[in-house]
Amino acid sequence: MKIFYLTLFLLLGNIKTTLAASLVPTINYTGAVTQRPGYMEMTTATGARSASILSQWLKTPLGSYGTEGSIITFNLNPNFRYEFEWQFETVERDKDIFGIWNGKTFTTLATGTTATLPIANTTKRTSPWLKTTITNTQTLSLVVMDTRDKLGTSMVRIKSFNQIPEPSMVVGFVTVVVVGMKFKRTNNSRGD
Ligand SMILES: [Ca+2]
Repeated sequence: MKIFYLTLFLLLGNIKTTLAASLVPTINYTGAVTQRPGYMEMTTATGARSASILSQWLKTPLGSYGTEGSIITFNLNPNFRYEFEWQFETVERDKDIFGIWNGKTFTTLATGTTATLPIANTTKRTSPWLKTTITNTQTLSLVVMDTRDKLGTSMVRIKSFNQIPEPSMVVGFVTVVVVGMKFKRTNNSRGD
């Protein structure tokens, strides 16, 4: 199993620039995961791991979801929301799956029918770029898997992974400003 920490994030320019240094999550992966210019790619092709190995990685059984695949795991700050942008490409309309695991539940984000856009001169189809928001979790694993067999490559591209400011932080800031103004007025009246 390969383990990347900050190194991979330093390669992902569009990710590192949106996260303060103290908030940069760590990232690990297993399977067929490759850094491409402008995005990260994970596939069910050569290098993918068996469902049993993926299950060990997540410490939860994945055998009911698929046969083999790849996983990217982000360790996050549970006090923040994150948004990531992704695309699912496949040659199979009726197989394969892309989902997320937050340590408790598996959520399917894409299947073959999500890949609605034909790619010229190929039998492949791709989804549009889609955004998913997650919150309140210390870990998020992105999982792409072959289902039913180990044939017909499916691929997920991750273009960005950003922390989103919480509305509560903005409210807190406004509250501090109002209190400060009240103190100032009080001081002025005493001075007069
Ligand atoms: Ca497949």
